[in-house]
Parts: sequence; C-alpha cells; structure tokens
Amino acid sequence: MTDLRGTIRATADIAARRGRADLVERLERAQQHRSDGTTRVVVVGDFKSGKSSLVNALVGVTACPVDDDLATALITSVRHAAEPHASVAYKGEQGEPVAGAAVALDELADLVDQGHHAGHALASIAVGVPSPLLAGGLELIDTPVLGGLDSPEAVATLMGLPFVDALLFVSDASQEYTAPELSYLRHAAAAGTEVVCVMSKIDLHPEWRRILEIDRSHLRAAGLDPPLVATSSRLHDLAVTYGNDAYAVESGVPALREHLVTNVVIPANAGRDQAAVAEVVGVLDQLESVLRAEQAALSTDINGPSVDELRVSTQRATDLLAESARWRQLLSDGIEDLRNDVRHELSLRLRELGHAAAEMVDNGDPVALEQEYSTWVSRGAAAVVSDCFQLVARKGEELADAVVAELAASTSGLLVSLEVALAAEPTDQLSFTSHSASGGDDEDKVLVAIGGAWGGMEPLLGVAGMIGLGVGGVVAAPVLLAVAGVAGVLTVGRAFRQERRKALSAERQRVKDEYHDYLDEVQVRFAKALDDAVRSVQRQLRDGASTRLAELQRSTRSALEATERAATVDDAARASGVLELTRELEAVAALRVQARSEVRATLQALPGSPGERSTDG
Ligand SMILES: Nc1nc2c(ncn2[C@@H]2O[C@H](COP(=O)(O)OP(=O)(O)OP(=O)(O)O)[C@@H](O)[C@H]2O)c(=O)[nH]1
Ligand SMILES: [Mg+2]
Repeated sequence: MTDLRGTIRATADIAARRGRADLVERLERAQQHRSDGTTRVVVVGDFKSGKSSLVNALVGVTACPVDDDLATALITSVRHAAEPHASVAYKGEQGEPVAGAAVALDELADLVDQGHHAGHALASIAVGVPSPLLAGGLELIDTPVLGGLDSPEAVATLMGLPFVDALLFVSDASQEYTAPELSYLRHAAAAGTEVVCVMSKIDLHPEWRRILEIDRSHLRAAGLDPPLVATSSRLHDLAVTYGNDAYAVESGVPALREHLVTNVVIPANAGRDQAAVAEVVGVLDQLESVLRAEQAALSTDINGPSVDELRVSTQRATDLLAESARWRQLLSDGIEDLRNDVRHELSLRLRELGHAAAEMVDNGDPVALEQEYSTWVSRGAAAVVSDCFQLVARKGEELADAVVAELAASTSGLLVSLEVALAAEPTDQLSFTSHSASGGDDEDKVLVAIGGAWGGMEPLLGVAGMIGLGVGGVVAAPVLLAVAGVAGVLTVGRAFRQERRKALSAERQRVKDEYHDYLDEVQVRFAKALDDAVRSVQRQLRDGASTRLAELQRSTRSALEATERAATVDDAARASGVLELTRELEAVAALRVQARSEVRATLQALPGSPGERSTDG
C-alpha cells in the first residue's frame, strides 16, 4: 500500500523550504494530472441492443434514459459525482458541441425526445452520478446509433477511437454477429483500441450460450480476440430489487465491472501514477544537486563543484534557453516534418479511398448496393482519420525522444543533467537515471515510465481545446465529442437514396460525385483538426523543455549563490548549515526510496505482471 499523494506533498514541502516555487508548481501539476485523469470507455452497438441499460446497470443508477419508444439520440457521458447532476451542450454552427445549461436528471428523457432545450438544438448530455465504479476516474460514454452502425455518429465514434481507452461493443443475444457488426469490430481493433464485447439480454434468449459460442468463432475467424462477456441488465435490476446475490452473479454485470476495472481503469491510472513519480524524481534530482553543492561548499570534508564550474553551468543553462539553442531547431524541424507527413498521409489515403470507391461503383451496382457502398466509404474515411491522429501521437512521441536526447547531450556534465530514457510503452519498465554531478549511486535509480520528461504529455488531448471545446465542465467527453461534432454532420449516401431514378451510368456518376464531395469535406475538416493536434504537440514539447531548462538554470544559480555565500560564514554557522543540509538530504533520499517502491507497487498491480501475485514491495 502506497501513498503517492503523500510522497508528492512531502517532496513539495522540501521544495518550498528551499524556496523553489517552480518545483512546487511542477509537483502540483503532477498531482492535478493524476487526480483529474479520466479513463474513457465508449459504448457502441446496434440500435436497441441494450447499451443505455447496460451503462445504468454498470453504474448502479439510472443515468441514461431507457425506453422502448425512445431512442438514445445524443451522446451521453456518465461520470462520478457526489451529487447527481446533468447538463446539456448545445449544437454550434458546425454541429460541434458548445456550452449549454444545467438540467434536472428527470428531464433528460423528455429532452432527448425533443432534441432541444431553451430554443437550442442539443449536441450532447453530461451526467454525474455517485457510483463506486466511476469513482476511479472512469467515464462511460453512451453513443446514439439512430441509423445503425453505419450512421454518422457511429462513424464518428470510429474516428474518435484514438481518444478513448476502450470500446464496449454491445450486441444482444437474439442473434449471432452480423456482417456490419463484425466489420465495425475489425475497424475498432485495427485502430488499436482495447475492445470488450458484451452480449446483452441473455434473460430474453434461452439459446444465448449457443449464440455466444457462434460469436466466439466469428471473432476467431475474423482474427479478433476480444473478451466476450454475457450480461443481462434486467436480471441485474432484479438482483438489486430483491437483494439476490445469485441473480447478480448470473447477470454478468459484476464480472464486466471487474473486467473494466482490472483491464482498463487500473492500467490507465498506473500510467498516470508513473508519470507523476517521474515528476517527483525529477524534482528530487534538482533539490539533491543543489543541497549537495551547498553542503560541499560549507564542509571541508566533502568535494563539490567550484564557483567557476557553477558559473559555467549557469551560463550553459542560460544558453540552452536562448532562441538559438539547437534543441529548438530540432523541434521546429521535427514539427514541420510531422505537419507535412500528416497532411500528406491524410490527402493520399483519402485520394486512394476515392479511387477505390470509384472503381467499386464502376464495376458494381450502386443502386442495389447503395447502403454497403456508403458504409464502406464512410468507415474507410473514419479509419484514415483515426490513423492520422495516431500518426500525430506516435511521431510526436518520437520527436519528444529526439528532443530529450538532445537536451541530455547538451546538459551532460552540468549540475543536474536532463538525461532521461523514454520507453515506447507506458507500462514498460525502464531506468530513469539522473546524474548529479556530485554522485548518486545505484540506489538513486528509479524505475519510471514515459511522460516524466514532459509532465505527462498528452498530444491527443490537446486537440479538444484546439477544436474549440474549452467549455469547462459542461461537456465531459470533449475530445470524442469534438470529433463526433465534426464528423457527425458529414453524411454520405442520403441525397442519393432520395432520387434514384436515372440510368445506371448517370447513377454511377452521381454516386461517385457524392463520394468525392464527402471525402473532400472530410479532408478539409480534419486537415485543420490534425494541424491543431500537431501544434498542440509542438507547444507541449517546447513548454516542457523550456520549463525543465529554467529549473536547471535556477538550480545551478542557487548552488552558485550558496557556494559564494559559504565563503563568508563563520565556523559555527558552517557546522549548523552542514547539519541542516544533511537532514534535508536524508529526507530527499527517503522520498526517493518511497517513490521507487510506489512505481514497483503500481507495476505489480497491473494485470499479467509477474509481481501481481507477489507481496513484495
Ligand atoms: N429483457 C431485457 N431487456 C433489456 C435488457 N437490456 C435492455 N433491454 C430492453 O431493450 C430495450 C432497449 O434498451 P436500451 O438500453 O435503451 O438499448 P440501447 O441500445 O441504448 O437503445 P438505443 O440507444 O435506442 O439504440 C429497452 O426496452 C430495454 O428495457 C436486458 O438485459 N434484458
Ligand atoms: Mg440508448
């Protein structure tokens, strides 16, 4: 059992005692990042498959309206709140969600039915309810699929997959997976998103076990391997009403909850904790280096950096902050490349998709197969967009590595070097070693993960703000909503369906034109969204690097000042100074040990970790 919050606070206390407001602020941000961390799970499935009922059963409260006649028409985000509350977001000019108003929970069903509030068309709903499942930062996002899985909303969800931690795919037990369902699942899996399949309504269908087996074989045949959990929200309701534990187990809902917590929420929180520990270690490095330098200056027994050496260090840190520093050039070149790569990828892949669609239309019958064709085109476009967002994230991380390597090289030999090894995977163990000029043995090496160097870089999350969704608190699933808002107004195949009475060749041309226009629109809207994402990566890397360098500059400067001051103090003051610094260094060392054990404990709690069963640490 560890207490990372306590470790962060204790580290901040030392930083405050040493007059390092900059380091205190860094730790406060790290803690904020941890406690605000949200794990997003989006719930998708065909019309009336039982999605909203499942969300309600999982959270244990009626958060989403459920009705035979009423369909979920708005994306609904459900998060934890001590007091139940709800709010709606209005539709902006482009269909994007903008700030709306608070509403009563029992109004929601009517609002969903009407689709507007106070004269504004509704874009989405955010609900807060007290729920132990959600209390760890889980957000469940119930999605509308009015036109089924090929509706613009469902396509938008595919585009937004890079922004969610997992997808809960709901299909009821009445029949085995359909071709569109399997195709949707393949797309989701291809995006690299964690998929959890749920078979709902097993109380209604005595044959559900047989269907479950058939679905398993469909998944295997499609090369997919997601977990498949059978549930009944109805049975779960009965279990709650009658306090019947056997029903509860049979409903599959507790098993699904546990799966979500173990495989989705805990790993996501572990990643955030590791990033926070990396921040703690970074701060301890800064503090320790300065403390050691001061101690050496006061004591004749300890060797430390000379005043000249510290002057050189301070100057080099200052030089590194200048506009002309090499890392800035590296960063701006890298961003330029990234921007071009992403633009190129988007336009090339959409063009290829357009060609393939035209070929399909020329060789087939766009009238008979209109639905299939349109679905194919819109899902293809969704895959391109999702891949491009992922490209930004992946290349952004590569660029972060390159900048960190450059900073490490240019700060080596300074009082505190910014030598950080970054791993590709958040849960990979790696060694984060920071070399104090005055030493630091193996005990000072701590296992941490990516994120530490930049205070938890989240390039994708930056997109939300850039798309213009800084609607604080009203919209709780900003990123996915942003994408849904942009994509949800794009439709393919509608105009076509209304007037198909011409000769086949004319129909073909019309369909090709329509696909062309659709893909053009996707290109225009997402080129901008992707540019914004790249800019957000640039800002985060630049700010992260300059903040680290400013800390370094401040550390070298205070070591220098302390060293200069030491020459002027008398023996008694020296002795008491050394004593105080020794105590502070001991506290730093203890916090290092604590931080290390916290990382170990976090890693060992992850599913599949060899340490999961061990009690060590
Ligand atoms: N018997 C039974 N009925 C269920 C179960 N889950 C949902 N239903 C019923 O199925 C209907 C649709 O349920 P919803 O939860 O609204 O399904 P949905 O997928 O959210 O529907 P849309 O959002 O409108 O597409 C409702 O009448 C529910 O009462 C279940 O586990 N057992
Ligand atoms: Mg629903």
